[in-house]
Amino acid sequence: MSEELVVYMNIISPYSRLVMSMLALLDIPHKERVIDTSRGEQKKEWYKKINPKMKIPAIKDGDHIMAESIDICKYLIESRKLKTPAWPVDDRDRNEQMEKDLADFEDLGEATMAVAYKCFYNKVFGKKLASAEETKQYKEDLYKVYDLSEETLSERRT
Ligand SMILES: N[C@@H](CCC(=O)N[C@@H](CS)C(=O)NCC(=O)O)C(=O)O
Repeated sequence: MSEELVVYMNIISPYSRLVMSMLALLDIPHKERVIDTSRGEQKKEWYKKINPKMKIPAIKDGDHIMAESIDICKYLIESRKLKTPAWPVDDRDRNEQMEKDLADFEDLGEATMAVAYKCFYNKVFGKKLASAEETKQYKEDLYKVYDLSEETLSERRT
């Protein structure tokens, strides 16, 4: 893997920021390729070859291309055999707990983003906002996810 790692990102994307933070934490050299989502660059043919789901972030590490922020973070740690409490590969119990935590809170990001984009930010990007009825539904879905997360947190007393 002689080529420098490329990260397709945009600083306004929280999922991109997660990967950028992990790259900084692990001190991994990389090149940033900013994707202008406000102009739909993630939907261009060339980018579909990087991530067919047309989302950022994604990375290209030599011949290895992948997307999904959490998977990218795990890959960065495991492929470089780095030691970090952020993903303790050597500690099976801690690792299992972290996988469980991620699964418990999996829907939180998607549901929050649905409300944020479809009900508010889309206007900034010149896209249609959700109708009042749809907005109500997105918010209800979000509250359900938050209620579940709240239950999980109170069970753990954290
Ligand atoms: N589950 C994905 C979510 C990625 C995602 O939703 N990215 C947004 C930016 S924050 C995106 O690319 N949106 C562009 C679009 O939906 O057209 C991850 O964790 O990487």
